Amino acid sequence: MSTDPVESETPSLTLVTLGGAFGLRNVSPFCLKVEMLMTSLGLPFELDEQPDPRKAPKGKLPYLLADGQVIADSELITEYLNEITNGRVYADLNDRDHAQGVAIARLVDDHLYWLFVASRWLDDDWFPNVVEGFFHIAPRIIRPLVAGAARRSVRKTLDLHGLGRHTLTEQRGFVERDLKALEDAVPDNGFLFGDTPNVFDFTVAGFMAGVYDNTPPTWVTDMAQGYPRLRAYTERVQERVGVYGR
Ligand SMILES: N[C@@H](CCC(=O)N[C@@H](CS)C(=O)NCC(=O)O)C(=O)O
Repeated sequence: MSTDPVESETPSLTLVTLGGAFGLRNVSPFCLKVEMLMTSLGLPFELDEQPDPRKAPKGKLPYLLADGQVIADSELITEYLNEITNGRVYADLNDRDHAQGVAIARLVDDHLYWLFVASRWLDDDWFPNVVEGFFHIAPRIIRPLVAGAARRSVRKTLDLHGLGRHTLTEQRGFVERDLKALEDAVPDNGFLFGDTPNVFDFTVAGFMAGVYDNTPPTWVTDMAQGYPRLRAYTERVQERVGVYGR
């Protein structure tokens, strides 16, 4: 992917993201991925932190404001950025690389992500960190109530997904297989599809950055320590693009 900045007709861009918590500057892997992508494309943009995703157009972050247009969802934002840069997002990928990138992104965004969510929200020992990290803006007296209601909603979502119906031991098995697949997919040097990181590297590294630097560690963070190639790769992507999750 070329890093030339795009011409002056680039729309004015504001990326609305979640803020920091748990030792992370940006607690959302989806927001971090887009921030990495926009930076690597050389696009000028502003970051606007929104602590409450319920106020977002689809109740989730990130979304992008582009000259009055609102684009909600990191993948839709990626498609939009590809359009306004005349195809630069996927320019260096052949169809096979692209297909593998999509498959890896689905593993991370739609499977492993939810197990990480479970490790933060469903673990009774870790949940107090969620209360302080996400709900410190609520008055202390009602904080447990608000956090408890949110926890019930996350539990229901995980139940509908199906992953929430498994025992912890079974969930750990899923995580192990996902992490092993990622460890085997990433190279010792360079990036997923060559010498330059692209959006699929930002998906993997944006997510894993949040796992590795999540403080205190969840059980997923602890498990990820067993995958050193993935850890080194995650650092390499952040370093190359100059955007860090921590
Ligand atoms: N498919 C969406 C997922 C975004 C997402 O799940 N964002 C989380 C933060 S990591 C969020 O806003 N969650 C709030 C909620 O689900 O209520 C994307 O790719 O942008």
